[in-house]
Amino acid sequence: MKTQVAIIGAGPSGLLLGQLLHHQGIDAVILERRSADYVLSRIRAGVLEQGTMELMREAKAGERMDAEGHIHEGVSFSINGLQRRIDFKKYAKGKTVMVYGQTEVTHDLMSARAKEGGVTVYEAENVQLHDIYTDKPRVTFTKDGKTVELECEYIAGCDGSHGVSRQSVPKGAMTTYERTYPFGWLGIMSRTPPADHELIYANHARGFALCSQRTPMLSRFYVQVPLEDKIEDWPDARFWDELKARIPQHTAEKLVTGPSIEKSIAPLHSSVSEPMRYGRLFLAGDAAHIVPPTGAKGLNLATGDVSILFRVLLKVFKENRTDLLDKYSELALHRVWKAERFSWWMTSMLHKFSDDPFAHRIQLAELDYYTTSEAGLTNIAENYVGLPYENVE
Ligand code: FAS
Ligand code: PHB
Repeated sequence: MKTQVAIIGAGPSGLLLGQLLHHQGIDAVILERRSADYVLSRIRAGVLEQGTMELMREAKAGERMDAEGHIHEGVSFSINGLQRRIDFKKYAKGKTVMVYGQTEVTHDLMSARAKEGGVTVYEAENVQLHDIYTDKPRVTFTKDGKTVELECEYIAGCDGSHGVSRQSVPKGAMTTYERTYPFGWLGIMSRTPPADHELIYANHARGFALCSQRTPMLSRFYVQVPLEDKIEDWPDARFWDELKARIPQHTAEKLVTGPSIEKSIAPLHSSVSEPMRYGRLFLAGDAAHIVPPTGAKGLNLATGDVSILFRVLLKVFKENRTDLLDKYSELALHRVWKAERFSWWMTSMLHKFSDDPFAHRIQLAELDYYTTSEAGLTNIAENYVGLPYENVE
């Protein structure tokens, strides 16, 4: 097999890159170790930045998103029960976000790729990267018991934080900066109406809570839990009681509860691995960095990396601008670190780290300043809707 770009991973990063390249006549083959159904079964992000929306449209996969996604012009913080709204229209130069699940994004990209004949090999086993520091990199994998070799010019490592791309980087070539948080998020999905018309992030003495949503009759809620908690410790009744205790009273009183149709506990991490380029291997998305979901940045950082990598590869193939290959990592990391900071700040401000009353009062004071001053409101709004993409020129 031969292609111009071998893409490892059919998550949002890999699928979006494949579509963008395809529409510029650049051939790519995606190798995914799981089945398409398995990839679609994962419930993850729910908020798209404006840049992500625009990339989906550029990839000609944005039609259902535009028809079914919900534009949100603000978000609320609840500070010990006091609700304050951050107005994106006023403080983020009119930019907005869209509530549209990552599952739907992945579905739309998969459908577009299948319709246009893009090659995605699902259940590709034992993917291995070879000769990444030469001008003839290769990928081998096993499909239906047969070993296949894929010759390519470049490899995009879009295979997440546990993927083979990271493991193919020579020892000592990668530096990883990380932080683990001393709590997790217990999340449920329920076929009930959202708690409010916009998302509510709650800082409460009992711990963090988030009221999110997917559609007018499908909602997503989270509460901070100790890392040692298990799903079985949290029957639905206990979850709803704890959520109501942490969100504003007027919201809790009108909250419609119902049986959970999905329930999971996820740990929270921050991590960045540098650089994001190793010879002909380019890392994008979770393969290079992880953010705690508090800032709704994970998926949106992945699409931001893809935007840069796509524009670099486009200029390489169309204008022979191989000089830009050296720029990818620097350009991507500029935006990655700023989103890491925002995600760390949101996590630090909104979660209970200890029973230290001074620490909680400092959080409340910082949140009070950021949700009442022009500077603070602008800071939150600009970062939440997504900072501009770096120019590739
Ligand atoms: P992905 O991990 O999505 O995709 C990588 C793909 O590569 C997978 O399909 C995997 O099967 C495949 N792969 C792995 N190893 C391979 C190999 N060796 N060979 C071939 N294929 C391989 N982000 C938010 O913005 N908001 C959230 O609320 C949120 N919640 C999350 C909850 C959880 C439990 C997790 C794990 C993440 C969450 N995220 C959230 C972050 C998440 O959305 C990621 O940022 C996003 O999936 C990144 O997309 P990709 O980079 O494509 O990586
Ligand atoms: C979600 O809807 O799953 C969601 C929304 C915003 C976040 C995290 C998760 O910050």
